[in-house]
Amino acid sequence: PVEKFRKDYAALPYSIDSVDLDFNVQTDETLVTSTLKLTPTGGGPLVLDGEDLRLVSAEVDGKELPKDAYELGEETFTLHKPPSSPFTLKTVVGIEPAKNTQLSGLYESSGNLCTQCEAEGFRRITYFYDRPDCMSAFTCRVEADKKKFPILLSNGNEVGRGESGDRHWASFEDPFKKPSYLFALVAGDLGGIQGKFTTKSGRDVDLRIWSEHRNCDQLDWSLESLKRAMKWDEETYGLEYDLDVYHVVAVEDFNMGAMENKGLNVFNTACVLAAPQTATDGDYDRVLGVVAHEYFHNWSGNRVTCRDWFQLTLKEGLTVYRDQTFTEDQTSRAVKRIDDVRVMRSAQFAQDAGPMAHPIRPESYVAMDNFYTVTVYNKGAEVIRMYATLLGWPGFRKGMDLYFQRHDGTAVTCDDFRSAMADANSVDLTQFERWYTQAGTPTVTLSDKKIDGETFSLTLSQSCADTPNQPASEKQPFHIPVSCALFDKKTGKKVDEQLFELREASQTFSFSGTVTGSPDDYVVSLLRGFSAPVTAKQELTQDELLFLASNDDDSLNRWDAAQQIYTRAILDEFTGDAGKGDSLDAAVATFRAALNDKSGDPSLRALNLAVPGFSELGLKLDDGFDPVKLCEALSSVKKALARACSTELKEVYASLYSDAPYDVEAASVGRRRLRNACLANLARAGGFEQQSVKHYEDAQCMTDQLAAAVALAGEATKEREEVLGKFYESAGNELVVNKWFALQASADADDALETVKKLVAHEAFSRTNPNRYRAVVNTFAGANPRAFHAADGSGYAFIRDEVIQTDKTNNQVAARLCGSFGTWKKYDAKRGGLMKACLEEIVKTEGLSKDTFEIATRSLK
Ligand code: BAL
Ligand code: ZN
Repeated sequence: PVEKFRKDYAALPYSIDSVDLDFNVQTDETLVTSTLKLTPTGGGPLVLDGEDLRLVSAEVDGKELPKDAYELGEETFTLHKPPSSPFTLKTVVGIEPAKNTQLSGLYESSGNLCTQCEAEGFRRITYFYDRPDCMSAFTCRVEADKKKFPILLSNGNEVGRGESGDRHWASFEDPFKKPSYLFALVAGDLGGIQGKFTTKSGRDVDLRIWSEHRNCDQLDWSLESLKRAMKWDEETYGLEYDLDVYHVVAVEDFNMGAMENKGLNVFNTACVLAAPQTATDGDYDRVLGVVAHEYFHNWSGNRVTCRDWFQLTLKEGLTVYRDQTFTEDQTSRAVKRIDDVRVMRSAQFAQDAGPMAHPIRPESYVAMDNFYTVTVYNKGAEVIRMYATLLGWPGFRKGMDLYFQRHDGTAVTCDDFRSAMADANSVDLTQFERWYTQAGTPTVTLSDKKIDGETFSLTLSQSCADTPNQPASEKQPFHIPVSCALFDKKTGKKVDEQLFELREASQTFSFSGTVTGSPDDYVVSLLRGFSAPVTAKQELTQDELLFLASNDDDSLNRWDAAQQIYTRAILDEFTGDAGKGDSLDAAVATFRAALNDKSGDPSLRALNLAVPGFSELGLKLDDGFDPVKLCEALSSVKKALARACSTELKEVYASLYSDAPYDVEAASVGRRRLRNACLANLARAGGFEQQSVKHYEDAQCMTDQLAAAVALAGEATKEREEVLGKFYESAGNELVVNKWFALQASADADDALETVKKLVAHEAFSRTNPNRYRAVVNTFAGANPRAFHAADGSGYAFIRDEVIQTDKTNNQVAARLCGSFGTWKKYDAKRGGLMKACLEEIVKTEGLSKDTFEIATRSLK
């Protein structure tokens, strides 16, 4: 496999000014006729991308090409001597969508045809410059059987339609130039719903949400989400939709969450469908967020796109930031922020600490699909948030306006975005580039708290650990916005709040506001709102943490103080220091305070009952630890908390019962979230099986049903069998069946691996449907650490075999799964050795995909 480097970017020697595509859908094969109008911009051989294509014919300017005029490589079509003035290249290729199990290019899902072209799937449809800086005007005609494929869709406006015998056709014109990754086609037997949005300039947009007929009753929420997103983008950024029609199509087999193809989004059903009986409150939020995300891409991604794939965070980091703030506005700012920070700390920090660590703008890749990561997306969003924090909202908005004004209709770089932000605000953001070039999670440490006269000062220093190819000693200081507040311990009042800009390795800052006495009379709330994607460190006593947990007016830091208290208790249990200190007592007090905070937001109270997870805790331990021992310490503290507070848990649980009709308003969502958190804890404390069954029976919605099933899943009891049986029997759609699979695969039960092996043999299991497959196999590897890390290596062996087998059908799914072995250096020698041996076995596999090869070889380094 070939590694591509960012530094090697070169402009294309030909522009493809227009592309006309004709899809003739036959039973087994689809014939794709492509007519490209090319203009030399540099000249020389024309080397187009192409993969798994059967070339039928090729002609230039109407003349069939002689065999020696071109050459077919594994993944290329080379025209040796193209004309030196504008010319037309016409090719006809055959492709077989039904055999396309990789789900990249044109493929079949439940008998319907759909496309996925990002990042490099268009080359599996026709020969093309399949890279984002090749922007062309697209027209497309699709012809297919009328009965089997009554709905025909492609990007842009429909400009023609006709039929003859049992076949029909439709043609489309996209008025906006676009790169190939945004091309889309759908042909199938679909139903749907329709809506309308009138833009701020008064244009009506026809909104269409499509799915298989059986799912059409679950589309209302995505239409509502789309309308809210369209309105929000107009109000927040002044950005208006630009076509007359906007399609969203839900398909069952999809590798990603969704895809922002111009005017024709294709979605994983998991990110579109929502109804009370089949979707949880979390699913509703996900649909809202993903529908908005794909819509926001119309500007941040489609109108202004990436010059090359190394710039992916240009569109993804920005669009995630936009969807996060949209959800903050639509739901609860505090809750959404904590949810997002949890992802950063558990998943992104873990990636930064492992072999796949990369800057948000990677320097090289073998398979681009491997770089659709939590670093590029979520850390990328945090980097965008830092611009907003540093520049303030008006300054950030000025930067966004300038960015769109300068670059509309073009393919640009992260540097262009940074320049727009700097130029619009007349500030120097040179140092800020380091967020794009350096990998790893910086640590910001607070020290030297002092009072000079009446001024409180402190020192902040930064460091960043080694990451692949970037030793810590060579890393330069980042430009870090550190939001801080100073609290007076005696009064509980806030003295001052400041945004400190840390640019050096170490700097001293002062608060305004008058202080007296000793620095110990005050406590600093550090990194408020998670103002930068860093680990913040300061030495705090248990009392100071308890103070912040109840007095900090930053909800994120109040939650964080509670997290630190729980962490101490769990790590003390892990190291055997429990009992020596008072860490468990403090954890119990914190847990109890969240339960007793009757006037608090129920969602925040639920978040304050949740202790940090395995991945986050593991990052706080030195390499070489026993992962199962950590699981046991975690489980022991969780049980201790639940048992110590069982009276309060029962009270709160009972007080939150409601038989009001279901709705997704924040108050109802919060009530369910807190009540179900109580249920989970009561189940952990033991003896709550009967009530869990009743919870299931009484449930009016999927959120409550699922909570009951999860509460029971950890122990092999008759109640577990009863509820799981009913859950499966009454599952209202395939997504619910996925939940049934996933809740068992993640259950912290002694028989977990045995259960998972049975699930893989279950008649409803599928190796070709990514949602179903991941619900079982990836869930086991990623969310069941005790079973995955079983000392005998049985969990590892199971996943190793799955990676090898699945790589043959869906390399993207297999590569992600292979990433589960990436943490091998963190664990004790025996486990590390077993995991490493799995990676070595995977690398040796004949015919391994480049995706999985890249993950496995990077992991071994
Ligand atoms: N562009 C791939 C899917 C997404 O991030 O929207
Ligand atoms: Zn995106």
